[in-house]
Amino acid sequence: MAMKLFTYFRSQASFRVRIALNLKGLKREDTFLHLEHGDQHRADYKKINPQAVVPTLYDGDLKLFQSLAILEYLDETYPNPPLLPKDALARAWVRGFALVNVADSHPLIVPRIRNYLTGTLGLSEQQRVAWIQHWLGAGLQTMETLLAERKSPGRFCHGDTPTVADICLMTQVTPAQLFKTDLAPYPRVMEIHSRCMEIPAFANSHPRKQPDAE
Ligand SMILES: N[C@@H](CCC(=O)N[C@@H](CS)C(=O)NCC(=O)O)C(=O)O
Repeated sequence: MAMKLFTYFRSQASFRVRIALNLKGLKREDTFLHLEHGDQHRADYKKINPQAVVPTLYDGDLKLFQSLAILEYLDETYPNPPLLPKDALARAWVRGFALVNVADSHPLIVPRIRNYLTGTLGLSEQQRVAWIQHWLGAGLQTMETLLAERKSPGRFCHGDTPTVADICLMTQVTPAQLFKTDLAPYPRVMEIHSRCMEIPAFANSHPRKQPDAE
């Protein structure tokens, strides 16, 4: 049975889940919410996701939320291909790399924060974009440094197959491109990004490939 994903094409957290589902060859049915129109605040959706965010994934009647927790669930339940290394130290590195995006960069640029900056704090559009570019750049710089200091660089962030780290590298770069952040200072990040985009599971998950894309 196909899993049910509540998603929005531009949502980076949904993008992570789409990539993982595609890498694992799992079928999904999408329900689209338009975040710019406020669909996430509808009472019927808040019963499903009280945080009023996407993604929410149903595997049967099991409800899952928070993209990184979903990625780990998928990896534990559908182990091939693996998205986390077997070695505990490497696994911690991959999780740490992923969290640079998921915990410390992406939360600063989600719609509710962007709306608060302009709607409540009265920042101008220019200031809002500067905020977004600043925090995306900080995450990209951290990723670039982490990649530069690896002892045995592989084709992807860790080793020669994509992991959760590459999924989160992807969702660091895509909004940076959208908000016209200068990517020239991050050649290692961009090399891996290009490599990921050669993989159909990544390319087909991209925001612009989604049926609700505008
Ligand atoms: N940490 C959560 C983030 C969820 C999240 O903030 N999703 C964004 C889209 S990427 C959202 O639905 N935002 C709605 C809003 O900010 O109003 C995850 O990784 O799943």
